[in-house]
Amino acid sequence: MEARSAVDDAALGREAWSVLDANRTGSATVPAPGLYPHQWSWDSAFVAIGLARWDTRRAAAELLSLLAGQWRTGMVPHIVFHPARAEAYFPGPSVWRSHDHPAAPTGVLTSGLTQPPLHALAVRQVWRHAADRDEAAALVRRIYPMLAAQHDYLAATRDLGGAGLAAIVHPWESGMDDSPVWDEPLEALPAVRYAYRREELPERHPDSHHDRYVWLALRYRDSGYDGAYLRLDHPFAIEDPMFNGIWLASCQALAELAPVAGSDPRPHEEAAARIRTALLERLWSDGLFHALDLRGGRLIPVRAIGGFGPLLDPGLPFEVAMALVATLESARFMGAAGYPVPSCEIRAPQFDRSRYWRGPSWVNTNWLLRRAATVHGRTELARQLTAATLRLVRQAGFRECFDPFDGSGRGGRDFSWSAALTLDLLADSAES
Ligand code: 2M8
Repeated sequence: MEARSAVDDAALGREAWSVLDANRTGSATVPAPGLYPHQWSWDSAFVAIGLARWDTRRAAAELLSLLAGQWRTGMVPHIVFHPARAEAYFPGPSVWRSHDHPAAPTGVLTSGLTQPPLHALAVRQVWRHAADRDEAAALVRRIYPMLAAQHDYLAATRDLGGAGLAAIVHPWESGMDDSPVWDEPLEALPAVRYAYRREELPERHPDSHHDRYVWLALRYRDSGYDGAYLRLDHPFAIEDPMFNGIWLASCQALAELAPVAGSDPRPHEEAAARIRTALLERLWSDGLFHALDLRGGRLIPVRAIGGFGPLLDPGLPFEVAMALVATLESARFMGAAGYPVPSCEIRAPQFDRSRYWRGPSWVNTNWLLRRAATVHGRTELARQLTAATLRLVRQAGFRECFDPFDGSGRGGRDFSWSAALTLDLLADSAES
């Protein structure tokens, strides 16, 4: 592996800051230079989480820049485009055509899909850590209505199964696009060939897969990004445990923020309870949460990292939380990986140590699981996740993801969430 000489904590922190500075364009941070030249939704939430302890204003600017792209429906888009680089990434604004949609913001170009709603959790991190309490309270008052609208959108438009969970309508919405969880529902879609250019990377899925992504996105766009179309016709609708686990955790964060904004926390507490019940009734099976394919009418059997998402909920029943931890620590996931946490069960036939979301370990999911372990009092597991993640970036740099066996870096370099969350993990390991 491409080992670097040992980097001490202070040097690692400085390197993380220089990656974040280099990837900053105006008030937003792009995920990686070249590869992802725009602002991505959950990437920015992770960046804000990493900044929260150190720079309240910059964390706030990051989130507000993303929320400038929020649609009047409440939908927070998965990409806010950088106008000067409009077509530097496919699919760009000319594919999404947000400017033609009456609910899209004017003067900002965005995609038409969303991503895991991590933003309230990010704002709560900023709120909890901010030194200037008045400034933080002003931020919460400003941003709370936007977050509430985001959650209302999910409840009103994305509860396609009618049981209180939000459905994703495209693999891009999961943030774990290439995960084998989507293989079967994608294979049921027509194989139309499109002409486009995208950067070839060995980590990426083949064009045959990507064509289906494009087909799905165009179908949704051509419906006018219509909610009724999603309910009745759209061929891809999945209740994903990571998306919903994050939503639940963000409902709990909103409940904490609501009084600061002069609002009632109860609707958010009730929403969290509803999501918890639906997760347990619909997605829990055999020691892990599974994605539910609403169109195929069944749980997708693949065991993947997303199945641990509901562990973010401190209110998860004890026996469920402990069963999840057992699965996480077993040879299916951490137990057989040198560098946790593989994004897919190691024993699964679809496991691939080097392809995006089909096996590699990621800093963002390690951070989420470290947090989940903490809220369930599993401090040794949390410490292990922190140490292993810091070892990865120390050895291989702030790569997009990492080989779970030898820790070598994969995908993009100077990746923003890897750098930002390192700042948070460093602070945490210094405290423990
Ligand atoms: C990856 O997703 C984009 C599409 O949104 C892509 O594959 O081009 C994912 O890893 C996603 O989680 C991430 O937000 C995005 C930017 O880092 O890249």
